[in-house]
Amino acid sequence: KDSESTLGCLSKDFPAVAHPCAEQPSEITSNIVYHAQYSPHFSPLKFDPEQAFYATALSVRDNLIQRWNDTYLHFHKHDPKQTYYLSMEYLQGRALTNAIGNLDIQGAYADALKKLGHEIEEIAEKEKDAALGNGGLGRLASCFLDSMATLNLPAWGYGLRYRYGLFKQKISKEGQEEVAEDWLEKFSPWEVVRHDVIFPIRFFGHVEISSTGSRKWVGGEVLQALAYDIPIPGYKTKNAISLRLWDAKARAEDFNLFQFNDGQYESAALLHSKAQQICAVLYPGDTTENGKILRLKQQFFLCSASLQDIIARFKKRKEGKGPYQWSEFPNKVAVQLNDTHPTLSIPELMRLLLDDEGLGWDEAWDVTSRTIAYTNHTVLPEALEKWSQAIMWKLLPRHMEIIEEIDKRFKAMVNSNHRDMESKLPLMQILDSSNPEKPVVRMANLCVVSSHTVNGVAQLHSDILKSELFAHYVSLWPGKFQNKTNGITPRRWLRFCNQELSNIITKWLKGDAWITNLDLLSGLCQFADNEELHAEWASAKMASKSRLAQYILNITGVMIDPNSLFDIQIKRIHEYKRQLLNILGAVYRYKRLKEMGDEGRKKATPRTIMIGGKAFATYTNAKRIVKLVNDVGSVINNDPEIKDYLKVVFVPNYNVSVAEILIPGSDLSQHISTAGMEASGTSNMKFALNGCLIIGTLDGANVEIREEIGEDNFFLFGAKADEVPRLRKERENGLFKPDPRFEEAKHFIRSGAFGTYNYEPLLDSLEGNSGYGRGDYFLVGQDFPSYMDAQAQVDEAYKDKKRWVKMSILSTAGCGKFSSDRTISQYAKEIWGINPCPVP
Ligand code: T68
Repeated sequence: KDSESTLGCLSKDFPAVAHPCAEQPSEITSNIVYHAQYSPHFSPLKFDPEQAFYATALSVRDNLIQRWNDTYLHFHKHDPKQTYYLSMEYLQGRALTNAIGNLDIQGAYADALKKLGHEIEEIAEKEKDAALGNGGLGRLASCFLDSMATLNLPAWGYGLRYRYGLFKQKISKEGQEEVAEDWLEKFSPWEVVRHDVIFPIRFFGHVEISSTGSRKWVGGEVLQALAYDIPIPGYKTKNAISLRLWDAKARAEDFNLFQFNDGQYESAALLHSKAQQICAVLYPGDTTENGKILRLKQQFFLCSASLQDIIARFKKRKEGKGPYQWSEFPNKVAVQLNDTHPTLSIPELMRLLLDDEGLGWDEAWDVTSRTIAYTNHTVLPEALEKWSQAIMWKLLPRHMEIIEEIDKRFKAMVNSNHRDMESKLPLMQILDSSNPEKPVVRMANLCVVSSHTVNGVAQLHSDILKSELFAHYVSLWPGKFQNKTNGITPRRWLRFCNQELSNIITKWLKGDAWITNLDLLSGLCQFADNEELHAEWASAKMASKSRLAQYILNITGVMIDPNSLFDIQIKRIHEYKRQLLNILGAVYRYKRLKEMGDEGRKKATPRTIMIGGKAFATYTNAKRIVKLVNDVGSVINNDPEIKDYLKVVFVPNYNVSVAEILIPGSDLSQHISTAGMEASGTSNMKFALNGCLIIGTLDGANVEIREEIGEDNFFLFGAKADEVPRLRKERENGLFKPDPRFEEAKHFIRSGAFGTYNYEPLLDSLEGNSGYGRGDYFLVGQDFPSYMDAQAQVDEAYKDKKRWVKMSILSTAGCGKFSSDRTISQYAKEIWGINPCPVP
């Protein structure tokens, strides 16, 4: 390591020469030095890890730009049908390791950096996570991009370039604190601004009717959407696709020089400051009317910019090929809405076709409804978007006219073709004015009515959509509803984050074809009892656990033992995900360990419970859960009697990069939501793929994971989805008899064993319908005994190392189905109708 070496010295040994497509270590070294010197972002003295990171990333980007341009031109020339994935969220994480891994030049880069005095791992850690999303939905979008590129599909992602992504979580005495995370603080070496890709976006204003009766949206404020592209390389392919993120700006002529010179600085730059607000933060608070307007502006900004861009590309690709038909548009364009957040794409596409292109209603509707498809990610009523009609009329008057017309025509269709469904119309219609104080637009209904396909994200979830949430629509359009079980990219989530295990798999499967054909993992089953494999498997796991233990020590100061069972639950903190069940289980375990005395304890399976996740800033109960986990941890981790048997660690600031350390090092992971509430879950897939066993309910994708890896390799507990309504009723009617262990755990917390913070609101939510009580809506008490029993089975199983390793191998072996390559191939065939278009 030579952090003092100056660039001057370096360039004597390694001439700074641009090698845009460098693949040999010597060319790579020259190219890195070239960027350190001639793409300067720091003063020209040092070449420490941070500078080395930026220079390395820029050198990788050169390589990507070549592929990117080739891919763009190839698509342009062949003009295939193309998918546009619209998402308000992308959780990309870090890009460097992934990019050089996908380009298959890790070795050369590691060598090149060594020559320059750096370790590639150390350099890679200097990159900030791009966290432009909240959780599963955003990470799914990022996995999908990786698969689209790898499968050579003509597909792009569209999103927003938030200045501040998901907050950084700090843990203090008070619990969680949110701190702004500035991923663009220095700059992002990956993004490329496209100064020629810029579209006007209007807000407010009014509708003008011409003498011929045509309508036009005019007035209001007009901002500009400017494109920033991030290259997404496929794995071992020449294709690289785009993630296009829109940023907002105002025009120079909107800066009022006269006012500025008159000392009125704020009003002079009013539109500029409004533009800055649009992409300032991911999910700005929406308790105030201003907050609601800002969120709606963000959604519309994404939809309008993306659709204008898509239409411009459609026209461009038709240039010189004679007149084009709008009816051709759905044969060239598929738009996928990632949840309802980009729903405004529907009225915006209608508006562009009706008002700008002059199509009639029927033609515009035909084009729109054949273009757009919608993915639902939740059945939680509070998460189904409903926008106030009043706000919509104010911000998007023309779109509200169009939505009214869609609703009117939908109702007329039902009344004339489906008389039997008439009584259901109040639930099915798009505009809900049943509360005259607060009429709303139901975005999910608008999506279902206007899309050609609606899909859920795991089989159970898709079944619930058909039998409950969207049941009435199924009788109108039985063919509209599909399932697309989620998946994860095996590149980031095994090949790159768990090199040790990957190498073992490649060795035993005699090749690395599994990385793009994950079903091949089933080939491991035949070695499930092989002692040599067992030894290698266990040692890879131990290496990952030791790395994780070191990480935990560094960031929390808590020493954990890699020989204990590593039990992990990482996800957003939410009552339905039931981190409370986990922590109550830990509290009960602690109490038992205390009571059993030294001799008894010696028989116990030592455990380290790790919990990580962010609570939404205004979700009070979720924040109380974070506080409780931390308090329980402080007491247990400082109890000398217990130190060899139990640790409880809250892992702060859980994000993609932290997941890449935690998941490989896990023995057991918890996916314990109340059945029917977790649409899919995707971390369950990541854990299982890395040979971690799952304790879980029959919820979301757990159901399919258990089917694939075998019920003997899954620790199942809890009520089933179809029992939940009855159990809730019984709970309400006072028919529920709590398990004494559950009572004991709550009582122990109430006794002040973990401090005197007021946990009453949290604990009371698990009681009847009094006080803060919600009658234990999430059935923590109901599932507690079967959860504890399943945990006891885990303890037993872990004692039998041979059995455990075999189960671990079979978990990995059963994960073929959960590759996002499989998911995306199904979307491509069954929803989008697109085909691969590989760059030769
Ligand atoms: C998740 N949804 C589901 N929503 O909860 C999870 N953002 O079961 C599923 O696996 C995943 O989607 C992928 O399908 C989310 O992550 C959000 O983050 C969200 C919700 C509302 C508004 C914004």
